[in-house]
Amino acid sequence: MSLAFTSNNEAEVIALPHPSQHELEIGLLSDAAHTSPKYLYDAVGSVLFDAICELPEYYPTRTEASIFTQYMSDIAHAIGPHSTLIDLGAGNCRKAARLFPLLHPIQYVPIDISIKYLEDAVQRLQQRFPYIEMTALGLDFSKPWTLPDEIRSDKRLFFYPGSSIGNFEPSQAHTFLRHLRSECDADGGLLIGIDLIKDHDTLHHAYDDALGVTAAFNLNVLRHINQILGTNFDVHQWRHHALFNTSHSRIEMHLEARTAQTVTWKNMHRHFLPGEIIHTENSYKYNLDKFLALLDSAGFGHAQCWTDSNNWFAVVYAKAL
Ligand code: AVJ
Repeated sequence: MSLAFTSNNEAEVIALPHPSQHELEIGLLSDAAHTSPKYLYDAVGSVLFDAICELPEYYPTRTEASIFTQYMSDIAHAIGPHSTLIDLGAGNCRKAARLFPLLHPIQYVPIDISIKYLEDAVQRLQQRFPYIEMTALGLDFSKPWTLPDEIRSDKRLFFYPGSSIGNFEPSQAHTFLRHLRSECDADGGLLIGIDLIKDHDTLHHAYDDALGVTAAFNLNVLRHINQILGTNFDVHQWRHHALFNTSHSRIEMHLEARTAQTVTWKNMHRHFLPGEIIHTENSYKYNLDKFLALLDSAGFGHAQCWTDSNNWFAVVYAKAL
């Protein structure tokens, strides 16, 4: 934590240290070049992601929203009163705002790596809900983290919607869920969205939409890397590619080099052949029973699940065991 400030009617914002250049360099210099999906989210990337959520092809957001619309009172009843609502990957904070009137949290803690975007969203929300104490955190979940002392420790509800858990390898997802369990007491819980396995065309179109918004979202990572590292990626020389990897049950997003090129920065360089790829994201799709077993092994149980009529998406509430 490098910076904290607060005032009477403003949400407190605690920002993270500068992004790690070293991690990006290791990924770019690997034989199979790759970058963590967290680099998709700068100010432009967060706006493009919001646009993706409005696309007809991108079923997760609207399917999850429809589950909340249909089952909100059941979900709220299952959860019961919670004091501290911790929103993991909060973005525009809209999903959590829908929960406020039912869950009446005392403190709201939105967390996101894209801190500037989050800060604007949470300040607007603080005006709408002046009686909820709000503390926004800029955090990178892929690194070790703990919640600061400002965060209430009683009755923590972790809210992890949108199926962002799918960005983790299954073994990392287990570690992450275990960590959430260690960050709450026995009165804690987890409300999480899970994208389920479905027909491959539906999956593929969701990550390769007709307007090219997902392509722009993926390509934007190159601009972001240019800013962080000082690389000279030419966005025109790259193409978006998404595929469903059946054996790993995951969508993969790649950027594919259109031409041979050498990218340089500092005293380093990386040569790319035509067709060579940078792997930018995995988005794992789960079988619900397998996911519940994963939750259980991480210390969350007594799960209750709500799904849509197609069984495309699930909202799960589980209690700390
Ligand atoms: C925010 C990780 C849930 O994997 O569906 C959307 C990100 N990538 N389109 C997902 C994403 C391409 C999204 N998550």
